[in-house]
Amino acid sequence: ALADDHHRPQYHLSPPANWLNDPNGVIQWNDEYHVFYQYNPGGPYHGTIHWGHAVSDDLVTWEDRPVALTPSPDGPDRDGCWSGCAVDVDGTPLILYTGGRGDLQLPCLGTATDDDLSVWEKSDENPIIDTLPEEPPLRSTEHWRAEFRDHSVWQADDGTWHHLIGSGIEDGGGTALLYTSDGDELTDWEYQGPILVGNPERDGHMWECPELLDFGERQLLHISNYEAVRYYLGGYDADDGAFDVDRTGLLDHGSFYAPQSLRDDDGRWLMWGWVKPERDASAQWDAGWSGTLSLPRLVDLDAGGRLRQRPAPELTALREAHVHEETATLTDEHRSLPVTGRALEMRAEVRIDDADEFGLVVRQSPDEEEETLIRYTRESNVVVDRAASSVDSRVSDEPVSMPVTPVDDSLSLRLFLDGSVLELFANDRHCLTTRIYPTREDSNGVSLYAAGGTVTLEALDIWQLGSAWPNPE
Ligand code: DQQ
Repeated sequence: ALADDHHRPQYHLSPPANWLNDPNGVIQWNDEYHVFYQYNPGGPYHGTIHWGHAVSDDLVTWEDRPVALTPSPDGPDRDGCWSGCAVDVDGTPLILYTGGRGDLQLPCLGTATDDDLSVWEKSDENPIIDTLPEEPPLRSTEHWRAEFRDHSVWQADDGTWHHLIGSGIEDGGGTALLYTSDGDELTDWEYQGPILVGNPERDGHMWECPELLDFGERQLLHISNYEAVRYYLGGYDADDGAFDVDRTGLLDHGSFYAPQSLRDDDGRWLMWGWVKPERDASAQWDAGWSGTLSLPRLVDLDAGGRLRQRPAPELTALREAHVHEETATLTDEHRSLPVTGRALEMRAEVRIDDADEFGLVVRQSPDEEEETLIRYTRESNVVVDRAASSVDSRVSDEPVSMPVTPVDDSLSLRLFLDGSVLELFANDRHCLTTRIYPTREDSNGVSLYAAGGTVTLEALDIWQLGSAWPNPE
């Protein structure tokens, strides 16, 4: 049963069962956070996609709501209601999403009919954009006449609405196409052109789920290119419809994909991503569910204008029993910690003195047959070593790694473990989200080690974490 499934997260937002992919239409509305998501109620596979829905008033505990958007048998979204955004137009919540029909991807609009955002009336004018831009020539595939999907909409300072759609240029790079509109109906859009075209070798041929976040002086554009989520930090010129890149990088080094963000009533940018499964289809069928959302991340810029990513501070409310270890020096040793569990937060401040590496070990069985190593190496890499994470051959055992930049020689590592989900934040900047699927009931130990010399552990805290679903039916 799902309730006994120790791979299922307890404090990450997941649907009651079946398939989830991208977060959609995230919006704060009447003091509640609404998160919709790509959902197949028919099973744990990407089939006919609906919008699932969950609501929270604190970003910590969630309530499931009925499916909010269903394909209309005769509509332009007949084969699926794909990714899109929600936008507050003068007190009316609207959604823009991609309808799939045959070999077409069709922009569609819906209007909320109630304050719970549970029923959306689809516009009679759908699809609201019915001709494809001629220039540049858009990428097509065996299945799709043109790649033309996913929506991000915001209002510029002069009142004009700006709208990005993900695409790619035939024989070229991925791109985000800009449309603008003067009217508040969001039905009439004028095509402006690409705001940016990526380098196809590095940035992919097709950009899904482009989104622009405004940080005042600077803007962040992120795109999902099938492999990873790349961000571009720079300046968006609303008059020219062009994005000038200062810096680029990856939002996450693991299986975090197609994120979407909202700006809440306090002006904070909060972001959720899809945490992809990393086991094969048969294992997903057996489990009866697949996919979860990441924790909400607070995304902003530091004083030096660099990107920061931190777990939303509200999440500290999940903390229960706590273990604190005093400052310690470890030399070539392995130490078990007086904690077990699969819903944990760990925080370590580490300095590698002359060691080769420092490691945290989670989901460790007493005989170490199963264990997952989070290795922080002298080369300033953090590697999640999954070689022994699971004895099940249907799950990925590839290592996942990210480069990190210690500050004053010290690295702050925050780790969230939740069933099969592992989310790492290093120095409030670098993120790595991945999956592990230990099979044994007793794979729940925690330990740490220093190898090849001495490590200074400046702080170590571990909390057991509670549940996002305090009142399950
Ligand atoms: N997922 C959606 C698309 C989007 C992709 C379909 C990204 O709209 O491009 O479920 O994961």
